[in-house]
Amino acid sequence: MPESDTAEAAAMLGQARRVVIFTGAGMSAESGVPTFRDALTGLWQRYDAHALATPEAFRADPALVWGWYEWRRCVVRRAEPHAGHLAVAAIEARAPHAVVITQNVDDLHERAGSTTPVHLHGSLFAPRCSACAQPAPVPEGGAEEPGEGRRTPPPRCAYCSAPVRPGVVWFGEALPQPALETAAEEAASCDLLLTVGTSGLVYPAAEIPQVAARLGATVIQINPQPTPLDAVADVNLRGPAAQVLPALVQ
Ligand code: BJW
Ligand code: ZN
Repeated sequence: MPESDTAEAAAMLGQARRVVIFTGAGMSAESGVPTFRDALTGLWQRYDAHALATPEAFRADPALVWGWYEWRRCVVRRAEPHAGHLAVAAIEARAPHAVVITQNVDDLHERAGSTTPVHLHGSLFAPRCSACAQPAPVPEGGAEEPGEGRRTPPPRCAYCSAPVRPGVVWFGEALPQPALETAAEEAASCDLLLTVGTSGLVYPAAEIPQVAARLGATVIQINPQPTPLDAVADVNLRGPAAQVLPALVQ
């Protein structure tokens, strides 16, 4: 990655008044949270998305799906935010207006000090009833760690006793309307969008950087690999989030 690109990106960021930081699974990779589509380590290399991340999968085998998300929550609880998460919080604090819009279901932005990141794909820490949608308690991370392949029957809703489901957005489900609206408005009104660690393959989230670019914002991408968003980015910084982001706020 040429140093001049980093310097150019840092200068653009320093001048921007309205900033969107749009993040995907690569943002958390260096904290030890696996991505979905990376060639060797992505979750979808080892697990079948249709059998785990769809409403049909939950109806067919709630214990398989709940157990898998218990394991995922446990991985995130053990993870810590890295220097890139801290740099994102610093950008947010420094810019006149900035917002983090994340596809991630972890809480690493919050733990690094970002204020109210917008979660487009929900959260591992917001289970709700599968029938009446009432929020349900997050199960304690007990002494016994949920193993990777362990089936666990979901708890029952305190109001209607239907199974509690993970509070994430599965394939074929609508994104939370307030989050999507905020993201679309911020993308349409920002003057700089920083996209970090996303393959840009999952819609409608992948439209967010495209909307910003179409309406004239500068787009800076941080990703070690090429993505379809290369085409809309003004600057492509090909490196890992934990290294590149801190260099932008030095
Ligand atoms: C690093 C790094 C480092 C590595 N530093 N970088 C238009 C066209 C085609 C299909 C569709 C379309 N519109 C809708 C669809 C269908 C579908 C979809 O998009 N499918 C495509 C995959 C083909 N979309 C949906 O179903 C969505 N819903 C919907 O459209 O509903 C319509 C509707 C309306 C009204 C009523 C009812 C329905 C919902 C999508 C939900 C996505 N859910 C998941 C799972 C969440 C729960 C969970 O965690 O289990 O969300 S899938 C998964 O992908 C997860 C992620 O948020 C999402 C995006 O992935 P992300 O973050 O980009 O990660 P990766 O792994 O793909 O990429 C990681 C990147 O990081 C890579 O580029 C690496 O190089 C990079 N990286 N290390 C920086 N250190
Ligand atoms: Zn209920």
